[in-house]
Amino acid sequence: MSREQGIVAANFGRQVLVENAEGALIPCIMSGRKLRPVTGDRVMWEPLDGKNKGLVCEVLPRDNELTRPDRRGRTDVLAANVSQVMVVCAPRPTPDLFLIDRYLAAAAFMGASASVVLNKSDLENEAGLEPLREALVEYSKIGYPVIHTSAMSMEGLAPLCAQMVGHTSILVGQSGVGKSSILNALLPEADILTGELSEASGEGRHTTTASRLYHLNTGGELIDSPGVRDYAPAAFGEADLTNGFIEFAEPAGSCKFANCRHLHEPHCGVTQAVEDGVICPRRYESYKRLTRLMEQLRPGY
Ligand SMILES: Nc1nc2c(ncn2[C@@H]2O[C@H](COP(=O)(O)OP(=O)(O)OP(=O)(O)O)[C@@H](O)[C@H]2O)c(=O)[nH]1
Ligand SMILES: [Mg+2]
Ligand SMILES: [Zn+2]
Repeated sequence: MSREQGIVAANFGRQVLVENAEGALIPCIMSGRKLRPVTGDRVMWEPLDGKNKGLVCEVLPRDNELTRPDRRGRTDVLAANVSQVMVVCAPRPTPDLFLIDRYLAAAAFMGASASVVLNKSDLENEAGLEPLREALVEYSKIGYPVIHTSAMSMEGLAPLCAQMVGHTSILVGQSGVGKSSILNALLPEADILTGELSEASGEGRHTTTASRLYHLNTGGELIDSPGVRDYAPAAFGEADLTNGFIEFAEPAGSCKFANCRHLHEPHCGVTQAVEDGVICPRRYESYKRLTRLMEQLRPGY
């Protein structure tokens, strides 16, 4: 049997769905224990037992990967070969701006572009909507596209699609913000299970458990990912956190010390820019919080 190239459309642990050149989805097992293909991976595979099953023989080199720690503290790769991270938030469940900042930093480190999606913008009577809208203005000011959508009323879906043309995008964000619902609104035929927000806990019930890649009719690929309650950036490795906050780049150019961490150093361009009102104090607080988290994860940072 000859080898073919394909792309991993979903990953269920020991089995993956590989999309072949014709666009058909082939359930595949792996040829070895060391092979760990994830959604978005380009793989070489060969058919087994006729055509309806396959064996993944090789994972081709990745452009990048989006990682996060799993419950046991090990690094979990959510998806590979992603060119755009779309951080979804909503007035319900209670928004977590620090989580948005961490995902935006992760996007910068993996060399992907990023944008912010405010979903459930139909919830006009929700007290949290207006403050969230105002908070997100800060992101447009520093250059991130901010798109207001409603998977319910279908508002904002055209600008969202326009933003995804030419990209492999991934929807990330808290559980229950409506990532799967957005995909359902764009691709009703995909019939993706979405969860009811339970009033008691505010958490989704039919929560997505595996990342899955879909093709958009308007152009581009979109990956739905399982939501999170928390996202600790264990996988930032040796990266300089300054690079995760794109608006720090210019002010950091005038720091006296090349290795300035923008905390207590004298003549720091970043802390000066915070004082001058050029950098948003809340973003600077996120930077400090993330720095502290990194210190706990790797002493001596
Ligand atoms: N009012 C309103 N409700 C929405 C909207 N989008 C999603 N919902 C509701 O929010 C709940 C959660 O939606 P999901 O699409 O499952 O959320 P998710 O982000 O995929 O959640 P996880 O898979 O757990 O990460 C469901 O009850 C949806 O009906 C929207 O635009 N407006
Ligand atoms: Mg989901
Ligand atoms: Zn500095």
